[in-house]
Amino acid sequence: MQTLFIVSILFTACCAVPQDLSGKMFTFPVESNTAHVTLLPSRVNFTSVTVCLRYLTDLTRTYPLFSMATSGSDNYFLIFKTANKGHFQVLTRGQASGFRGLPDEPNTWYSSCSTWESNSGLAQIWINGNPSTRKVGFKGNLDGAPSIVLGQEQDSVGGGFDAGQSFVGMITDVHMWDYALSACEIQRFASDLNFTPGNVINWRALDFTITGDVVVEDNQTNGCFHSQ
Ligand SMILES: *[C@@H]1O[C@H](CO)[C@@H](O)[C@H](O)[C@H]1NC(C)=O
Ligand SMILES: *[C@@H]1O[C@H](CO)[C@@H](O)[C@H](O)[C@H]1NC(C)=O
Ligand SMILES: [Ca+2]
Repeated sequence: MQTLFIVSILFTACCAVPQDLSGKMFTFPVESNTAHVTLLPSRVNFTSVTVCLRYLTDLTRTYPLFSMATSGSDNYFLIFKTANKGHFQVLTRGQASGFRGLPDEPNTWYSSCSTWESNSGLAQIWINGNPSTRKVGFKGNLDGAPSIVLGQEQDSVGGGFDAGQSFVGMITDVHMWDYALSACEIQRFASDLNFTPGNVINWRALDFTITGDVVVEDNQTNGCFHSQ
């Protein structure tokens, strides 16, 4: 029994094959408290974080763009849209930094990058390469084994989901770094130019598990109107 348990842990740990999802997107077609994607990070324990992704939704209620939880804090690193138009939060170890007046039109693709640095505790959101103000959050390192989820907001490690806070729409190009990207690197991501892929989460070599109603599809606009 114990041997079997160990063998199965080794199997999941060693043999998940990362996939190159370039040109693909995750479609979350239904509101639920189950559908989500779990992402496996290649590093843990962070002194700085950047998470970049692109998304499209028509939600006007609250929703998460990126939920990272540990046993110590379910809002370890959370990018969260509040019910107010253009109002986002970055939560670091439960401490919210609020950002108002950001672009937030329905059915529109946005590039979103969130940064945080432990020394200053400062967090910031960049939408389409344009910066928000910088606001203070948690000061200190983010240590521990993180559970990273797209599509749901974790209130416990890997669970505690609420349909009223689920993401419905599409998400693509998810990357995470263990450092704060420079303004130029964020603008390269926003413009879909060559950028250094995430060293914690890399969309081009993504270690992920789908649970429930989430579909991997071709990015519908990929290749039509690319000017770069
Ligand atoms: C997907 O489409 C959106 C909207 O045109 C675009 O901004 C984004 O770069 C595309 N992603 C990929 C991976 O082609
Ligand atoms: C991460 O931090 C925890 C708690 O400080 C520590 O126990 C663990 O060894 C660290 N892991 C790595 C890979 O550095
Ligand atoms: Ca939570």
